[in-house]
Amino acid sequence: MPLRTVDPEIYNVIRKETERQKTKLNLIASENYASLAVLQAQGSVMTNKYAEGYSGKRYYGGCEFVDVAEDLAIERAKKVFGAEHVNVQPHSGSQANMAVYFAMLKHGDTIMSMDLSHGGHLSHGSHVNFSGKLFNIVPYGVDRETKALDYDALMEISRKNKPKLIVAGASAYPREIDFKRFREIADAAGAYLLTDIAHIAGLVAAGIHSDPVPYADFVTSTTHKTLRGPRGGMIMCRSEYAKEIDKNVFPGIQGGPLMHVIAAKAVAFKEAMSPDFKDYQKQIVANAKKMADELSGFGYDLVSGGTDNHLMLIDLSPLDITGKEGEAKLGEAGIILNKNTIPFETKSPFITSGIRIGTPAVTTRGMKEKEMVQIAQAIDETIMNMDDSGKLKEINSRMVELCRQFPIPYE
Ligand code: DSN
Repeated sequence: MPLRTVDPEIYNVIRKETERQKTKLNLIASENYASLAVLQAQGSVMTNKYAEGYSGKRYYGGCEFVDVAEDLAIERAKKVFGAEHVNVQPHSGSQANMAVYFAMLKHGDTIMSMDLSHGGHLSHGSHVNFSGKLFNIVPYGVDRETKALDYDALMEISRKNKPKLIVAGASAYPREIDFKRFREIADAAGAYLLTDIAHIAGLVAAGIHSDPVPYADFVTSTTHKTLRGPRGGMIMCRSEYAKEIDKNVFPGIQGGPLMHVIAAKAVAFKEAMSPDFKDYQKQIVANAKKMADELSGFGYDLVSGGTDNHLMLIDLSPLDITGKEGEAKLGEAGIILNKNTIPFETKSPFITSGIRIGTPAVTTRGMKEKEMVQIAQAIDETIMNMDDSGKLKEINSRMVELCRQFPIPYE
């Protein structure tokens, strides 16, 4: 029996969510639209299979075909990123990070990582997350003036605090990260280097962001952001750490791997090898630069002055508007993004002073620089007319029309 008959409530939720994705403009920097092929693999009978263990060494019978899927995912990921060893089983980016910490650190060891409010991630040591509760966190941030990483300052922190592991990577940092420099900073403390490339994985795969693989001991990622695969995580590492990493994913922190997701990861890695994917990643960055230029032209205060990658942050505090208000009003105008803390934030993470804008999803829809000009204009008009509901309605109609011209890959 089809879903519509078995569970009309959930069927309707999915139908409405599909309509929302079709008609709203998505500027959430961490979201994307997976291809039909990825969705088909993820929504397949592979979800029925238990496969605890690794290919050829499972704790269940009947794994001959899921083994092929996992082997393909691993081999393709190795090719895409040039990694020596890959584990595709982490259910999420957080679990990928957790497995690395548990493999290499003891309770109370020191991790040096980017502060959440400066652009870091919860799993890099936030006090409300397992990482901040189990380990001693030495945070680093951006420079107060430039709002960019000051690698000399990081070197000082590393030398002084001698962390056991350094995390390089962020969820809201608009500038290119110099992984070679991070290697030197880690070496100064004799620390392991973990690079979390969840946000920029697609850019790295396409060779348009500096490559962490030659410098990092461990590279973790999600597979659903710029990489445009299914929701999930992965770990890459040097061969010498392979055993420890695999052991700490399973049986360390996870049970049965999600074989339907792993099959979909394999599809995404195949897609990432195509020339179209490289063009797509270049367009993401070109679109972000165009959007940043336009918004700067309107006088908005962009954190660090612009972007090198797929995202930017606007500091709304000079306009006396909170991130929360900005997110809500832009939502009314059909533009979906998220409030975000900015470096040296003075407001709570639920209010914030900023908004984060990303171009991966609109670029998947086929939008280019011309459309970025229209979107930047719509953002400005919304912010300048926040209390004019008629105006917001009119902008929303324009955004619906723009979305109609650039459909999502699969409905
Ligand atoms: N929460 C994600 C983001 O939006 O950046 C990162 O995991």
